[in-house]
Amino acid sequence: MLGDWKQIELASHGDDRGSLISVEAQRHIPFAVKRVYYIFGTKAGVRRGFHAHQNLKQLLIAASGSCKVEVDDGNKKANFKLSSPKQGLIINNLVWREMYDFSPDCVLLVLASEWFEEADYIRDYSQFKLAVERSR
Ligand code: T46
Repeated sequence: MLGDWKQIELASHGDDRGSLISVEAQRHIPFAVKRVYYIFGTKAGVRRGFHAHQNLKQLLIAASGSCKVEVDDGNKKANFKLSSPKQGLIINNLVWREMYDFSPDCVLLVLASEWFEEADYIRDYSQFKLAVERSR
């Protein structure tokens, strides 16, 4: 059973040509991937996110560069630095997230369990807290 969030370590297949990492749905991550997007060119000092999702589950990987992620389940918070393509952070639904401290070369790759749907976003923190209470 997936908790609110989970760090995973991905195997890197390296040889004298360089490195390759694969991510397999249902094997490395506990959901089927319906969508992939990536965030890049983030300006200095920018903080993104500020929302939770009703249903969406995601895996975040800094494929290049680094960034930090703050996750919040309504009761506790944790901060992670993603600084290697071998590190992944799985974020379950009903978790508030903020991404910050992007390096100029950061490419934040996201594998998502659902197609893009604005109605799935909870962008108001007090609504997020209510949704967490209702889910208990
Ligand atoms: C999340 C964090 C980690 C689309 O049209 N399709 C998409 O698949 C996505 C993800 C976004 N958009 C549009 C919606 C906005 O007009 O792209 C614009 C920027 O999205 P947003 O402001 O939501 O970006 P972030 O960085 O705040 O959040 C994104 C994801 O939206 C979110 O699900 O968990 O990255």
